[in-house]
Amino acid sequence: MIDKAKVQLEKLTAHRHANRDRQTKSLFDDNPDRFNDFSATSNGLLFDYSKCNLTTETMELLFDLAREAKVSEKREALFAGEAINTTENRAVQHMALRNMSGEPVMIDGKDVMPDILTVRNNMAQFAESVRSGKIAGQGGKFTDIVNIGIGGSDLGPVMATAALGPFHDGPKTHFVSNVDGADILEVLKKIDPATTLFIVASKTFTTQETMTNANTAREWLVKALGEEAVVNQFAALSTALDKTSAFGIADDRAFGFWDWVGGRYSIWSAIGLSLMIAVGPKRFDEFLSGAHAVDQHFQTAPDNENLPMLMALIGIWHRNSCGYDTHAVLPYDQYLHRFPAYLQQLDMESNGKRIDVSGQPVDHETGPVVWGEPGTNGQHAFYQLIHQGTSIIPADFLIAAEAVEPVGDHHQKLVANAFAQTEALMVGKSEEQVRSELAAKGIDADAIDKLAPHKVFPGNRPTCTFMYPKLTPFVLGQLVALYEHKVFVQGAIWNINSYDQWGVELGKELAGELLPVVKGEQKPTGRNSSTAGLVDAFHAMRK
Ligand code: G6Q
Repeated sequence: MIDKAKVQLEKLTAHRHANRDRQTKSLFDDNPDRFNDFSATSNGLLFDYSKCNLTTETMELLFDLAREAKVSEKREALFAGEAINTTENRAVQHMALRNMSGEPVMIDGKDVMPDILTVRNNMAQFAESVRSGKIAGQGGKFTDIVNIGIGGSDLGPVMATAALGPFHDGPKTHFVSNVDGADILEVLKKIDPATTLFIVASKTFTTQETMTNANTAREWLVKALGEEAVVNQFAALSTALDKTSAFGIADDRAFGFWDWVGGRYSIWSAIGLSLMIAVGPKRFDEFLSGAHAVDQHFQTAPDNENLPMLMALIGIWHRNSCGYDTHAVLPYDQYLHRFPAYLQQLDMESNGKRIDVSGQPVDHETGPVVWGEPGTNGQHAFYQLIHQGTSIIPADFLIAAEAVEPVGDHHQKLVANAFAQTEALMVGKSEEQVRSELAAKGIDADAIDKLAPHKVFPGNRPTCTFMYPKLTPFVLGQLVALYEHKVFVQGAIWNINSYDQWGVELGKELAGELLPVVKGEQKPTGRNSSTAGLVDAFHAMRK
């Protein structure tokens, strides 16, 4: 961390210690306008952070931290297309993919917008032709598409296709990611080879899981329809267009993107093709527009109204000053059921780092564990720990004002649950209150003594709430981009490179070494006794 930022972080930690016993609920008693003072909006989306244990002084210290950490200078470098991904010597310019302003975006002295628009137009033409049946399989109009990809080439399309379920009027979409054969097998059982389009999504077109699944799909299709089906029923999304043609995919079915698009930031690129086919190019553009609106907001809104800045700084407060290890994302929106998994990759792969940009170990915490499930299901599972456990878990609640497809009073019940949870987490329930409630029920004093401690809620547990009008493509674009920029700001403050992912390499290398051992072609010589023992047990159990 930059020295001056470190000093600022120490001030924040001292401020935290000085206010250790502060109760958020009393901050509401002190300031009837607290909701207005500690909430912000952007393009119709509301962010309420008033239920976090912080004050104007806390926020000022956090804004100073952002200034000392040079967040705005780093943001300028990001949007200027500088090679801020230093370990891979790449710019980070996924924002260009959703640049709807008509303005150029320069990377290495070249305007990248003409190429982006060409690919997007080609994708749109292809998507429309698949949707209309103009481009069809051997058996006629495509009824199913199967996206084969993993990590950044899977999670974005899976999450967004689920999120925009009510807008889905194209062919059915399926996603295959795991190298576990069960994943592809279950999809192949459901589809007709003659009316299925396979989309192989892989930035590198070398990923073991994806190429294994793509080859299995290819063999299955060829077996059913013959070799000539491949050219017609496969498309590819990749930066390695030489490799896609070697696989047998026609050039006009291969949609490219560029090395300055990180895998986990690639939903806006050709990797979004399955989403585009599902909801149509117009809605895909609305999705891009939502993200573009956030890009503009992030660059222009003052810090105290800037949603990604606020999200990031509150996260830093919780992680670095309060010492909270995890962060829960709790969508009260069933369509966002894969959003926590998506954010898990976005946040943890980006900011799960222990070395700073100058190659030195950091001396502070970086990214928290991110996790979550949709409410209200989580309430009947893990919320016990959030309310009464020993760990404090800051949580984001996400809720729409209106359901896209309302059913009776379901939505009002959903909203009441979301509001009830954030209130309960903040206010809690004192022992005094518990005792008087039990006494009012006529319970005797001994039983009250025994039961009361179990029924106390400490409260003071921080939550932020996002409220949006309705989960439209535009709103989904906003939500994803907000979290992307949050991750950027936190990485900037921690002075780490949020855009590489060396931590996923070692396991891949060892899997490559171990495959011949697992296949029985080599002995596990020289390996530790656990791995060697597991290899032996594996072979023995299969006999
Ligand atoms: C994302 C990561 C990673 C990547 C997958 C798939 O930022 O780099 O999740 O997306 O490993 O890679 P390919 O798209 O190259 O198959």
